[in-house]
Amino acid sequence: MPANLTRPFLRARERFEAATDPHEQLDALQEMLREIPKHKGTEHLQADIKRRMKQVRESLQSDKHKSKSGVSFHVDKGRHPQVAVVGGPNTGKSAVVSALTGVDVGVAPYPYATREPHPAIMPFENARVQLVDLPPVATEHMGSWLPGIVRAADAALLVVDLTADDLLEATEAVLTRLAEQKVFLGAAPEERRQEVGIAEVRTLIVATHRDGAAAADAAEIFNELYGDRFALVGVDASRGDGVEDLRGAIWRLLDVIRAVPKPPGRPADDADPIVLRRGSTVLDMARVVHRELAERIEKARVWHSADHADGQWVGRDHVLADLEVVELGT
Ligand SMILES: Nc1nc2c(ncn2[C@@H]2O[C@H](COP(=O)(O)OP(=O)(O)OP(=O)(O)O)[C@@H](O)[C@H]2O)c(=O)[nH]1
Ligand SMILES: [Mg+2]
Repeated sequence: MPANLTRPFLRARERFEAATDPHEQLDALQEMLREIPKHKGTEHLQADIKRRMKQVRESLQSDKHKSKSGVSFHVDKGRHPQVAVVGGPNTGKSAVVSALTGVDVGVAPYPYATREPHPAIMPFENARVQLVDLPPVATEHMGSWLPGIVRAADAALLVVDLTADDLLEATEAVLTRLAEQKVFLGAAPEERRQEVGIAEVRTLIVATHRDGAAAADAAEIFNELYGDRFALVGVDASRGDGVEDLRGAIWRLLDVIRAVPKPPGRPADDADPIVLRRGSTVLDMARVVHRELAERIEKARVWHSADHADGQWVGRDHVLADLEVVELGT
């Protein structure tokens, strides 16, 4: 049965589709429900609107990061390092995340396809990293919650399309919009470093379409402009070329180590290492495993590889090496 949707309803639906803030979404959904012609032909649509309202309300309630202006989309950090994936519209962010994680986060041949953060786990050897695919950032467009996610992340990927006509403008727009919120990809400029609330997020540039026409020339110009601020890795995210190099580069960017936990009397669990910042100690590891344990911990036995016969006792300030096997003791 034709639904005969009215103009006010269609306008409200457009507003909902353009909204990135959940409060705005809820408001537009309420308007849609008010404006929808109430007859049998729209029953399904009415139910769908109510279902979406419920989802948005739930996401607002579960969101722990409330701000004065409203509530941001929240991504749980979990215990893996987290990398925010930012860039201009249609640059290949979702394609990069999909290629690295094997999760289909929604690649589309048109801009503004990604509307909300999509976390997905990227394996690296025996460890895991959480990538967060984000909606695009442009001069006229940025979710108010988005800088908060980048600020909280351990690192960021700035995705650029080497074949785009607006390569430089699109990249500058991302850097500028984030900087307006005091979130700096790479280092903040010297004159702003003393400001309160500044976040500097270590960042790698991921250049997609690396085999496209004129991509090599664009990469050269790009490197001249940004080469001293960021390392650049070229990929073809559709074909998967360069993706393994990128995986290693992301791991190195994070500058982390893996501590392999060994429960007393049991073998080491190399399949599930604890990822810690480089320079972390036995005490730092204990804090991740269990807060109470951290209060009591005095020493640990360490092995430098899983098959080493005897453990060596070390104090809680012992700095851990990558892949060191650790049995926490008290
Ligand atoms: N040939 C080629 N195509 C690519 C590459 N990266 C992305 N694409 C294509 O470019 C289009 C956009 O890719 P997405 O990953 O959806 O772009 P996005 O940055 O997530 O876009 P928004 O979420 O809308 O901001 C899709 O059609 C992809 O298949 C690449 O390296 N090479
Ligand atoms: Mg996307």
